[in-house]
Amino acid sequence: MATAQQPSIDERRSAAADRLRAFGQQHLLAFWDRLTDAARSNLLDEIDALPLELLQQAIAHRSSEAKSDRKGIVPVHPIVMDQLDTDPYVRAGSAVIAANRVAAFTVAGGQGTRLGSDGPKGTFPATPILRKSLFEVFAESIGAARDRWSARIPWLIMTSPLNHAETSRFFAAHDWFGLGPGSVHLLVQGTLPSLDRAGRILLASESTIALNPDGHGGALRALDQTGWLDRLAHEGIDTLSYFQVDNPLCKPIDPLFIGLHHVHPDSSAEVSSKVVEKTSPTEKVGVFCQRGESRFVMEYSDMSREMTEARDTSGALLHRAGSIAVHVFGVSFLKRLARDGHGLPLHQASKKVPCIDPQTGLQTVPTEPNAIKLESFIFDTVPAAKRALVAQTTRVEEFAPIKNAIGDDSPATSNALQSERAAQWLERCGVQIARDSKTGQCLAEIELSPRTALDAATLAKCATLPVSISAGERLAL
Ligand code: UD2
Repeated sequence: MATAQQPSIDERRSAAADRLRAFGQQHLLAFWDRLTDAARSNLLDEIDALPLELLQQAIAHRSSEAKSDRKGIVPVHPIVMDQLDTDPYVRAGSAVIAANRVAAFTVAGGQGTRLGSDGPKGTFPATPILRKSLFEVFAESIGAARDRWSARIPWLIMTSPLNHAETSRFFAAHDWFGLGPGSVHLLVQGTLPSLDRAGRILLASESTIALNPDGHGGALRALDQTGWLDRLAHEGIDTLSYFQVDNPLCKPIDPLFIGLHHVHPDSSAEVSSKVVEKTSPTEKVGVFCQRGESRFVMEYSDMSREMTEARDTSGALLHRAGSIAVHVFGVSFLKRLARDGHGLPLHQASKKVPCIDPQTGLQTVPTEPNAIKLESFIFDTVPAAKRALVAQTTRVEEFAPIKNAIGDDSPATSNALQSERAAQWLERCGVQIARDSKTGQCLAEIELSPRTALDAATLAKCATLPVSISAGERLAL
């Protein structure tokens, strides 16, 4: 049987040159004559994978719609979880989990540049006393949920080409934290090129394009193209519990939230999201907004100062439904979006990207932002849902992200919140905790493993609780 002839490298080059010329990106071949055959082939592979039309649309949309059109936007009023009769929802969520309909999904492909740590963020030591990594905390939580509901709960983790190998090595070195490698699955997200201010794609070297992970919105494409959406559906898993790698207090498997997603009348079981009350206008979280019937997240960087600082008649921030980037997705919803193409909008951010000058070949290591990075955001799926449920939780229960080395959202603030949540759960079980008489601040450092308790109710059943914890004590349970 005759096989189709592979095009020669010259034919591939000529086709790539035509395609690039049509989009004004022909400079990517500027150093062709100097390249080895292997480098040429690599460059052509990278060029072939470029979504040039999509990039052109993104460049044309330089001033994003969100920035220019804020008319008719009102805040979303979330369901306040604390004010609900939670039992029916917890029962419904527990039944869904026990029926093996839930998988956990962590997005861990980001670069963690703000934290100033080199490795994948999930390897960062996050807990106050035992310095467990973020991945270990989630593994314990998922392991405890598997035991509690006798459920399989596969754990999917999205990495990027920049941290995949290291993440994989980390899990192998820790023996998959006892979860079994067959039940933890790493999938790699795609990339997009960085652009200069004129919209030209940057070269990282003479034969490589400056590529960055395509944002957590890349999860949609990654889940689809790796076959995971089909596999989940095939295995009877209709519920994907989504969380970010940076929040050690998040509840990877929350029966209340899963129950709300499935049976609350405000939900279409397509996407549900958790928020906390944003208390400071400068807090870097997107907020849930609404225009007409359509709900969406407006990222903090897209909000005008006026919008960020607006207050309601009670003096509280008007737009205060702050997204903590915890969602439950219906698998069929994601499949529907994937079928319609992965068309999430591309957001643009000004960044420092090392590159070479396409005229001279000289390397630039920028000290000021020189490039535009493009990313899609998973929360841009929200407007496509028939109805999108938004549920408000309390900060100390579920939100202590580690994003910066110091200051807000740092290991120090996260550790304090982790300790505080442990203290509150212990107090609910009758344990006396030393607190500052004026500020009420917990004076001990406490670390509670998810293996010991997934919530305050299960902690009460723990036989080994202390009677009291005194000032200065450091206790890991
Ligand atoms: C995110 C939200 C913000 C708020 C906050 C809560 C965005 C744009 N903003 O802010 O509104 O909800 O979280 O903590 O999401 N990631 C990938 N691949 C990528 C890029 C990121 O997997 O290509 C992961 C990353 O590993 C992390 C998460 O997505 O787990 C968030 O990324 P980020 O640190 O860029 O988002 P941040 O903190 O600005």
